[in-house]
Amino acid sequence: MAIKHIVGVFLFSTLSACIVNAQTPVIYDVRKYGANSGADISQALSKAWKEACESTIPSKIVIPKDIFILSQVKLEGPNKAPIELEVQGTLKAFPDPNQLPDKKGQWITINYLNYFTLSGGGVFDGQGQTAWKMNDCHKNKNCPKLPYNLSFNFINNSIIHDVTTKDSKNFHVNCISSHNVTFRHFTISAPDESPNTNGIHLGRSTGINIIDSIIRTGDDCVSIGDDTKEVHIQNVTCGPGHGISIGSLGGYATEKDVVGIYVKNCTFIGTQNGVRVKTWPSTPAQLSITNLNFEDLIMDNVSNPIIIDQEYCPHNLCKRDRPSFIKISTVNLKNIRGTTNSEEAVTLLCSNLKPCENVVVGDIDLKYNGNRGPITTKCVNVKPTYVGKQNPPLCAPIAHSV
Ligand SMILES: *[C@@H]1O[C@H](CO)[C@@H](O)[C@H](O)[C@H]1NC(C)=O
Ligand SMILES: *[C@@H]1O[C@H](CO)[C@@H](O)[C@H](O)[C@H]1NC(C)=O
Ligand SMILES: *[C@@H]1O[C@H](CO)[C@@H](O)[C@H](O)[C@H]1NC(C)=O
Ligand SMILES: *[C@@H]1O[C@H](CO)[C@@H](O)[C@H](O)[C@H]1NC(C)=O
Ligand SMILES: *[C@@H]1O[C@H](CO)[C@@H](O)[C@H](O)[C@H]1NC(C)=O
Ligand SMILES: CC(=O)N[C@H]1CO[C@H](CO)[C@@H](O)[C@@H]1O
Repeated sequence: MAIKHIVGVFLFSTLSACIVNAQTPVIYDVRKYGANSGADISQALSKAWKEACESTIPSKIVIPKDIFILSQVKLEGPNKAPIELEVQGTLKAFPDPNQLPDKKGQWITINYLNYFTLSGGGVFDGQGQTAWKMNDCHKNKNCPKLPYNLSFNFINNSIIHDVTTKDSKNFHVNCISSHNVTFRHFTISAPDESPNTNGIHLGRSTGINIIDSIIRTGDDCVSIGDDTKEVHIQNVTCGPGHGISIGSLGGYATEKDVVGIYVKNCTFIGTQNGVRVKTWPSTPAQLSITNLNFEDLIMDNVSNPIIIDQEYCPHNLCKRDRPSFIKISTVNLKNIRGTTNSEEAVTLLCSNLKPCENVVVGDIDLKYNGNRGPITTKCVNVKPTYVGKQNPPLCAPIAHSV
């Protein structure tokens, strides 16, 4: 049995070595397509990309270790064989978003691909400092639309690993209509005060994994939009920023369900929220949000470690005449510990029209590190089931003095 196993391993490794050899990718170095140090490489990259997409054997486009300008680029499929973009160097955006050739476009758009890999240890530097000053969207509905850093749309079976995106002008990464995509060793950094610089925004996607990553930003660490299923977020450190958020949802009548979100083994450092679900009141959307699993989370000086808010209405930009139509069910909150800097540590504020159902909480251990009174929790239209320890007691009935 043991010998058979060893032979098996030997055969397997020989075989996989052959496969790897057979699949050694063809290299497309952007320097061969006219990329020069310090200059705009958009055209060189587009040319190399086009040729690589035509390759019927795996291809790899290499951006070497150097500093380049990238004005704007759209890298699109279909690709005929697995395709990799290896960014070893630093790609800098123009500081002023008005310099984008296509002002309506994003900085880097990656569309319609199957078996795509983005790798290389390089940096996408959005140079957002100028653009952030132009962002007044919190008070102006017609604010100028700023570009995202990386926009992935319609990509399947793909891996984005060992790259950094910093100082995006708006959301760092947008991943829409994609299936089976893994972000790994992915670093995002932008300062606390940068507006709307969500780390990774997901929407209309299935099977997205965000693992072993660090996300420091001014807005949500990961935000999950409608029609998104099977998202696994594991070993991610968030902070600064607004934490991991499902929603906001309910803004549009056509929105579809969010199902199967797993946030495991993550750490939140100084974030506004830990895990959050937010839905607008008074909206026509009737979707449901179900099977949410928040487990093994560490909160370090977080304002709202756990929050379900079905009356989400920032800057009062909504009507409140009716409750949310969105149903939230099957929520598991397990082993969540650490410190909070607001006395109201846990808020489960569900819709009075569609109360939250099947909420299970266990092994909560949160300490309030301030001095505005005892730690509390707030629960509305929800009756959780308890397993394990509760500190503070979640949704404790108000103590009546006799
Ligand atoms: C990705 O997968 C979806 C769902 O299976 C499919 O509709 C789409 O055509 C695929 N896209 C690519 C680029 O392979
Ligand atoms: C998901 O994508 C990865 C990376 O390309 C691939 O290895 C894996 O086989 C895909 N999984 C499925 C179920 O297709
Ligand atoms: C968690 O992610 C960090 C950051 O990428 C990494 O250094 C660490 O090795 C990961 N931990 C595990 C257990 O994989
Ligand atoms: C979870 O995090 C702990 C501490 O950082 C680490 O030791 C453990 O390997 C992690 N587990 C997974 C599955 O990432
Ligand atoms: C905790 O967060 C509060 C509010 O964000 C901040 O003022 C304080 O300095 C933080 N404390 C530590 C120890 O980081
Ligand atoms: C997708 C996108 O374009 N986001 C930003 C990424 O970073 C650079 C710098 O901000 C910006 O130019 C991009 O707009």
